[in-house]
Amino acid sequence: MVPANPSIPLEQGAAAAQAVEQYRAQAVDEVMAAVCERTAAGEDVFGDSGRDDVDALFDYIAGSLIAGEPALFGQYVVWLNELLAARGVPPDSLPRSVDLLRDFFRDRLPSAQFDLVNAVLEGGRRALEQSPALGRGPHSSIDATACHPCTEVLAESLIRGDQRRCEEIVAAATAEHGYVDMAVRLVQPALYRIGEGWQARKVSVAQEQLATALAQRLLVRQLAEATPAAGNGRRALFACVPSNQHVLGARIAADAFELEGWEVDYLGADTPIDSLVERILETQPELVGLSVALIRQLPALKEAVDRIRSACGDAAPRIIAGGAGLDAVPNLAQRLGLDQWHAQPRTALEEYA
Ligand code: B12
Repeated sequence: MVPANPSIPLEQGAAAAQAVEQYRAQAVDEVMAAVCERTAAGEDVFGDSGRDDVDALFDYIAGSLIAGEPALFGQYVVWLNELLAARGVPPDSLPRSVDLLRDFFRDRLPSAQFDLVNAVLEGGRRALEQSPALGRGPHSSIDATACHPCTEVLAESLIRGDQRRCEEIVAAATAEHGYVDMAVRLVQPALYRIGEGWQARKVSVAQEQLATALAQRLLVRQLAEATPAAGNGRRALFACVPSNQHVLGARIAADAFELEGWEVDYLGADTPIDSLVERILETQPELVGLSVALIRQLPALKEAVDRIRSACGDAAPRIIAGGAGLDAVPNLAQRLGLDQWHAQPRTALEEYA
């Protein structure tokens, strides 16, 4: 759970995010130079993707400023620290980089803006001090009590690419619990486990991709067997926000509504905002569900919501969003202009039944 925040007003947060963005390239250069020089390890102090990791910090600073939640940056750097530890990166490299960013911005931003950025960076520093290389990111929190007992076996079978075993497991779980609960209580946590394995470098990217592709196929097969309720004449649209490549969350949410008799458009990964708005104006869904997987995607979500509302005016659909971990952020939905944030499709269905 993310603690209540000192609250960064939305407009100031957005302006600070813009100000920080202007300095991105220069700040990344300075941090890389200083960290590499200090550790005498050359350009690859953070591993092969060192520059990208420092660069990505900017997306997460922006995400935290837009969400008004310094603790989100904290969650991210704790997650990153775990990843870097698994890559053998010296443990003080990340805290040092956050300090360097603080010094960089202290000299460049007006003091009111620096205070906001510093609150985010301090959130990161505090989180790193409290959980050195052991923290759990927002996506690692699997509620074991809510998981299907076959979660671990499914995760292992997905990584092995053992289609037959996977099919047996999901078919049995669907027969017992129905499609949506099978997806949420079995496939979802199995993929979360695989994500943790990737983070700890125990699962390769190829295995992660194989597992997701297989999971998609398993879901399609089970969905094809399910009997949807009679059409209820209601229309919904689901999509991933720009840059979100994680398709299964929105897919399962779309499936859940379809099974209840809704007519559903599912636009898939990385949906450009122009196309999203165009489709909404064309088909006028009653409900739009957007999916976000990473904190860095929050600014894109905010932009999508703003654009839909301004294009549709009074006729705007209800707009909801979902994605792991972020439901715990206080007032996030309200701040982003959403009607609601949903940790999983079932609660959304109950709300719009
Ligand atoms: C598979 C996967 C990928 C695949 C995705 C392929 C695909 N076709 O989908 C690929 C390889 C592309 C990928 C890429 C990346 N990934 Co990835 N990925 C995963 C993994 C293992 C599984 C994702 C998944 O399918 N989960 C299962 C679904 C069902 O769960 P869900 O998305 O949470 O959805 C549920 C709810 O959140 C909710 N929900 C979601 N959306 C919506 C929308 C609405 C409207 C509603 C109502 C509900 C709802 O309902 C769903 C069902 O209950 C996760 C692990 C994890 N914890 O999710 C990591 C994970 C999300 N990825 C991660 C990372 C870092 C990345 C990359 C940055 C790095 C990389 N691997 O290259 C890139 C970024 C790509 C991008 N720009 O989006 C991290 C994020 C860490 C963090 N703290 O931010 C994770 C958590 C892995 C980890 N433990 O470190 N990834």
